[in-house]
Order: sequence, then structure tokens, then C-alpha cells
Amino acid sequence: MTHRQKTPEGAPQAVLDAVRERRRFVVASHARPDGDAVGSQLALAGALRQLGKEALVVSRDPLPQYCLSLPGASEVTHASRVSGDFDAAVVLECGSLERTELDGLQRYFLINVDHHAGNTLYGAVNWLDETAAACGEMVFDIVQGLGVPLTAAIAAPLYVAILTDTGSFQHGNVTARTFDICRRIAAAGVSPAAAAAAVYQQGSVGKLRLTGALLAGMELQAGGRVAVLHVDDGMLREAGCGLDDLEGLINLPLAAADVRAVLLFKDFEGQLRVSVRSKGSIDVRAVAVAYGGGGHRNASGFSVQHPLDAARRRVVADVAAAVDAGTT
Ligand SMILES: [Mn+2]
Repeated sequence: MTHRQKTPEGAPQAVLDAVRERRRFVVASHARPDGDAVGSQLALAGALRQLGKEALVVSRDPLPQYCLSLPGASEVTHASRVSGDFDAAVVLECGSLERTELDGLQRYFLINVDHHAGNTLYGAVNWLDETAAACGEMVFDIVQGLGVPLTAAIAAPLYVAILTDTGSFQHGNVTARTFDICRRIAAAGVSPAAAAAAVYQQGSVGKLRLTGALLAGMELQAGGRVAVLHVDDGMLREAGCGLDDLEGLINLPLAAADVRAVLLFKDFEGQLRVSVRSKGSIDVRAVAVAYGGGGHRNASGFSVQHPLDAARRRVVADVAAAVDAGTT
């Protein structure tokens, strides 16, 4: 069963029924999780436990540092495969099941809840709402639909999900509804200032050094409209950083008026991955899809093959064409 977008009442009945009828859940999201992945997982797990159900939160990779203090974060299981006796797996924020990088999930009754265009509808129940600013908004609807009170323990991870996935309420997907949900979250006792401080003011000095190195190496292409960044294992080592310290840095060049899109080439352990960000109507999701990746209009990612120079030339040309096609 598949539902696109939200019903006027919130979460689709089929999703709520699928949850109500079952007791033991595994709650999964994508590998290399971000704030929306972890926040959505922790909030849903909290709601399921409120209902007396069992919820195991599984993540392939470590959580971002700023998520470690969220309620339930210490109970997250890290694994590359899921086994055990579950009635369903809820997969949040994943355009495809492969994004979890978890083996064994396909054996369960899958409930797919996501906001990525191009979701492959891999669940027994699918809810895709491309208009949601964060998967956390959809989880909010599920929590409401299940009649679970919005405690601070559920609201805090939802706020982190929405805060981070909207780029601090800057992205094009922010709507009145986003603020309506956040108003309810604040009313539940979550402090926006404290949450923002936890996300944006608890980084490492290493991250500052990495920021400097990244921007020092920035190249401007396509008449200065495309900023190209590069990071590799050596730069992380030199700055004393982990991979999660990269989060958010790709957005920095967008602060310049002339820069319309940013490319970040991530060259780690011989694998080349590319993240892309853009302004306004410039569609970098289409570029990512052409390379076998995905994402959103203004934020996408994909893998390419070495050698770096050839890959960079091709990708820069494609992103420059996307900039030409967009109006902003
Ligand atoms: Mn998201």
C-alpha cells in the first residue's frame, strides 16, 4: 500500500494501523546518519515504547556527536545486519532499502516512511511525502496519529531532525507547517536555544581547522558560480577530525552571492563520493540521479570513479549546466 504526501488528518491510516497491529519493531535509517535520520528514529522509538511496544533502533554507523545526548541515543545498536524476532521494520528517511546498508531487513514487514523524491516504494506499507521539510515532520504526524503525548523525550529528537534537515530553517522546504510542529515541540518543553547550541556550538577545534583547509582549497568554476571543494583522508588526519566533522561544511560557499552551487569531492579510502548543494530552483538532484545517486533538489549525492581529475571535469560541467537551467 502506497501513500504519497499527507492526508488532511496527518499520517495515513494504513501506516498507523500497521504500527498499532504490531508489537516488536526494529527502527532503521540510512548509513552515515544525519540529524534527521537519528532524530526520526529516536522519536519514533520513544513513541512506540510509550505504547508498551518494543523498539530496537539500529544504525550501521556511529551517530553524529550532537545526537549522543538525545534521549535514547545510548540504546542505539550498531550493526551491519539485523536478525531476531520482529513484527516489522520501520525504515525512516531512506529512498531505497540499500541506503540502510543493513542486511536482513527485507525479511520483515517493511514500513517505509520518507521524504525523498524517487523513493523506490520498497515497503509493504509506503508513505512518501516529498513536501515534508524533514522525515521528522512525518514522524511527528505518526506520533500524533498514534495518540502518544508529545513528551520532551520525543520532541527533542524531532527538533534536531527538523533543525538540521532545514539547514536551520533556511531551505526551500520550510513551510508554515514546519513552524507549527516546532511550536508544539517548544510547548512540550524543548528549548530551541539549547538544541541549537548542542548542534552548532559543540564542535571540535579540529572541525575549525578542517573548515580552514577545505575553504583554502576551494576552486571556483563556471564563471565563479560553482564552488568546488575537496577532502581526503590526509586532510582529516591533519585536522584531527572524524568523518562526521564534515557535516554542514559543504554549505559554507553558498554564503557568497555569486556562488550558485557547491560540489564536495570526498576521497576516502580510494572511494570517491560527491555531495552537491544548490540555491533556489537549481536542481542538483537530477545531476545526482544521472550518476546513480539521489537526494533533494538543493542537496544530493552520488559516487563516481577515479581518476579524480576526469570525474571532476565531468561533474563540474553537469552542475554548471544545471546552474544555467535554473533561474536562481
Ligand atoms: Mn531528511
